[in-house]
Order: sequence, then structure tokens, then C-alpha cells
Amino acid sequence: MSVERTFSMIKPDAVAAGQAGEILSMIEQAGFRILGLRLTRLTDAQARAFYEVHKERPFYGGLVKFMTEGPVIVMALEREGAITKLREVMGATNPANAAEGTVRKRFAANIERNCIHGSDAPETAATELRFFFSTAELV
Ligand code: FUP
Repeated sequence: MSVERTFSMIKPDAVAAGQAGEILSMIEQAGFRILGLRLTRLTDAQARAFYEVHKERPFYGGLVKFMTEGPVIVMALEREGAITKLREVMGATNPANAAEGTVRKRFAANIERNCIHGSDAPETAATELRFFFSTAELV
């Protein structure tokens, strides 16, 4: 396994509920190095662009509304096998199917408000990192 980078976002539900610290702690304890981290609030255009792959899906409008309802924390993370490992730490998209001890099992309310995002493949990780961070600001 090689060292790779991935993108993660703590979503508005978890930031509003004061769960960001615990989620960050779970990520650190799983061996990730934080290369970049910022609190921001997505504009409607940013949320639409970020989730463009889902634009034909019935949940797209609700997803954009949710993702813009409050601040999020965006992160650039590094670890061996980071993309797969972060998806393990997150748990299944639907928290009802998430394994014990995962972020979504602990904190997510449902499939729509599921508290964390993580890139699902090397190409999406590169695109999503570029969406929020310039190479120069990652340490
Ligand atoms: P994930 O990669 O686990 O975040 O899941 P997906 O890329 O399949 O979905 C992206 C986001 O769309 C989810 F985090 C939440 C939202 N979604 C819904 O709101 N309803 C659905 O039925 C599926 C996904």
C-alpha cells in the first residue's frame, strides 16, 4: 500500500451538533495526518458543483439544501491507503448499515444527514482536494 491523499468533509449536521472534535479524533486515531483543514460554508453553486455526479438523482435538491445549511469542515488527509481506510472509518452511506465504531454509526441520523464525506476513488480524491485546497497550502 502506498501513501496517498484523500479529501474529507465534516458535514453541517455534525458541525452544528458539536461532533467535529470527536470525528477529527477518530480520524487522527486511525493514523491520518492532517495536511489542510478549514471551516467554511458552501454556497449553493459550490454544493451543486461538488455533488454534480448526483444531479439527476431524486435526492440532489435536498442534498444541496442540507450541505448549505451551515458550516462544514474540509480536510486534506494523508495515510497509507488513505482512500479505502477513510471509507472504513466513515462507515456505510446509510448509517443503518454502518459497522459498529464507525463515524456514521455513532453520529449519523440517516442516509441524507450522514455527517461525513470521504472521496471514493483516487480520481475523485484529486478532484475534490483541488476543489477546496491549492497545492501550495497543503503542508
Ligand atoms: P458516500 O460516498 O458514502 O458519501 O455516498 P454517495 O456518493 O452514494 O452519496 C453521496 C451523498 O448523497 C450521501 F452522502 C448522502 C446523499 N444521498 C442521499 O441523500 N440519499 C441517497 O439515497 C443516497 C445518497
